[in-house]
Amino acid sequence: MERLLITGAAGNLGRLARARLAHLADTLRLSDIAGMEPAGPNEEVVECDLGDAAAVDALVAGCDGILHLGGVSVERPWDEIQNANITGVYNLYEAARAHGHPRILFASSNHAIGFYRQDEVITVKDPQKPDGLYGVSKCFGEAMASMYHSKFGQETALIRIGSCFETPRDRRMLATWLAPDDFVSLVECVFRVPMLGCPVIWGVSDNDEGWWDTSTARLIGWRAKHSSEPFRAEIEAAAPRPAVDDPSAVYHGGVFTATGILKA
Ligand code: NAI
Ligand code: 15L
Repeated sequence: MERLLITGAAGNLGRLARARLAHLADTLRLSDIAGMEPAGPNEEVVECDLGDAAAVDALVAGCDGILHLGGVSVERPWDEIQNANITGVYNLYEAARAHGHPRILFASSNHAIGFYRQDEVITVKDPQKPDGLYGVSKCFGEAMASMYHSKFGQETALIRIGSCFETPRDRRMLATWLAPDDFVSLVECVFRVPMLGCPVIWGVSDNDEGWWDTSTARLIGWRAKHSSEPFRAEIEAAAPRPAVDDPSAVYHGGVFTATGILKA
C-alpha cells in the first residue's frame, strides 16, 4: 500500500499498530482526537474528530487502507458513543465511498455479542447480542460495513476483538485474550489477502478455553500462535474464583453486562 490510515492512533492498539505495522505501507497516516507523538519518517499525523464529516473526508483522501481503531472503546454515555462510533462510522464509510473504497479493518468487539452465556460456543452466524450502548455501536458498525459491501462492494474485515492487552488481566481474559503478536499478524493478513469481502472474524488467540468458533480466520489465512494458558496459574492465584452467578463468570461480555445506561 502507498498510504495506510490508522484511526485511534493515540490509543492502546493504535500505538501498537504504529510501532509494529509500518511495513504495510510506504506512509502511515496517524489520526486521533487526542494528541499523538510527532510524525517520524514516513508518517503523517492528523488530529481529527471522527464526528466531523469534512475532516474525515479529508483524512481518508489518498489512503489505500484504513485500520479503524478510533472511537469510544468502553461503555460511556450515549452522546460520546453517538459522536465517535455512530456518526464517526457513517462519516468514515461515506469518505471511503468518495475516495475509491480503501479496504477497512473495523475493530468490532466481543461486546457486540456480550450477552451470550459462557456455556455457549457461538459462530459468526449467531445473532448479535450486545451488552450495552458500546456493544450496540459495534453492532451498528458491523451493519454499516455489511450494507456498504452489498451496495457498493466496499471491503471490510469485521474483527470482533476479545481482550487485546500485553497479558490477560483476569480469569475471563483466559478465554478472550488476543496476544499483541497475534493482533499484528491478524492485521497483516487482512491487508494482504487478495480478496476480502466482508467477513466477521474473532480477534482471539489460540486459548485453551474459548467461546467462539474461530473457523472464519482461515478466510484470510490467519492462524493465532499464542495462548493465555502460560498465564493461568498466576491469574488463578491472584484472585479467588468468582461466584457462579457473577457476570464475569456468566457472560461472554463479563461485567459489561451489569453496567447500567451511563449518563453524562
Ligand atoms: P483506546 O480507547 O485505547 O483507543 C481508542 C482511541 O480512539 C483513543 O485514542 C481515543 O482518543 C480515540 N477516539 C475516541 N473518540 C474519538 C473521536 N470522536 N474522534 C477520533 N478519535 C477518537 O482503545 P483500544 O484498546 O486501542 O481499542 C481500539 C479499538 O479496538 C476500539 O475501537 C475498541 O472498541 C476496539 N476493541 C479493543 C479491544 C481491546 O481489547 N483493546 C477489544 C475489543 C474492541
Ligand atoms: C473491549 O471492547 C474494550 O475495548 C476493551 O477495553 C476490553 O474491555 C475488552 O473489550 C474486553 O472485553 O476485555
